Amino acid sequence: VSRILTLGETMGLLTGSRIGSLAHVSEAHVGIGGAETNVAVGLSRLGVPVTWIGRVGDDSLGRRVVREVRGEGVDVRAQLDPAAATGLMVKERTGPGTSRVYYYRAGSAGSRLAAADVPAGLVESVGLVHLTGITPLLSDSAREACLSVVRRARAAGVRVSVDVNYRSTLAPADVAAKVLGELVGEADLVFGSPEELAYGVPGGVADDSSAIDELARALDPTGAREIVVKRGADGASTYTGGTVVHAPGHRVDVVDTVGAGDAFVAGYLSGDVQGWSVEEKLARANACGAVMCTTPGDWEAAPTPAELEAFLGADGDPVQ
Ligand code: KDG
Repeated sequence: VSRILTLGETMGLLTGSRIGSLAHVSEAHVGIGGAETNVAVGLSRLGVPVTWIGRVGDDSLGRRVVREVRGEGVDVRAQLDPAAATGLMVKERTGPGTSRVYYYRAGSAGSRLAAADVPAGLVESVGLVHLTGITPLLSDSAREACLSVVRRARAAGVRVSVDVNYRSTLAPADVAAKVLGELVGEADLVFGSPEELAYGVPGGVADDSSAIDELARALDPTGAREIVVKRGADGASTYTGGTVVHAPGHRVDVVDTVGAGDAFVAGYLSGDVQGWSVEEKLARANACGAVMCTTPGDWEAAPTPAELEAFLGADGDPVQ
């Protein structure tokens, strides 16, 4: 199985211990989270070799990020940046299965990621590069790092995967559309919700999911790419080669949906690097996303193949 390379910011994560505003909840759980390491851990649990590049502060949370992600079998190439702190994300539990996230990441070590952080020859040596739309919105240098990796991948014939992952707190829609559009335009595999995919199409309709067929075709005029539409419990679809494959989602008791999209992507990419069919990739991706929703945390519940099998054999029947 060929190696996957990903890069981005991973932060400390404080989660309120119970439902309620953090103006009043007084205890919190300390963990870590970042879309790209969430995907990397998911891949590693599924047996795919994976490398993550990022910066963390020279502080306790930074060391925790490095140790924990490395402990999951991910090849971690993290710089300890002495000039900035590790970013922080705070998760407030607003109800059963719902949450609100606050970022304390402006100027963080992770946002200082730069093109030079990616060693010569690394991009060229992997089978696939995975990026998310979060990283290019962190800073100019992080955006340049993404674009440089994409250019290097394309020059070397390495596949590029992009999860749009639009975070409205990082940039207003018009700025995001420009930045995310340039990344999406270069990807072989594009992941997003119907609303997110509109960021890849100039003038795309952001709020009308019924326009998704048109949107997917606009993103893939030659039929050579895979446009993967994530719809949570409603399943997912891949548009490619002028056809569309739908796969049903799963009904689970939702505890925390954060990270489900990353688990989905890890499931899909794990099949992609093994040459699986679109049907097989979607089925695994949906199952990974569903399992992730059943426990708290952004990545901790990422399933192994045996756990997926158990899930699919028990309460995980696809919704018909
Ligand atoms: O997809 C989940 C991620 O969004 C979360 O783990 C943290 O990377 C993160 C972000 O920027 O929100």
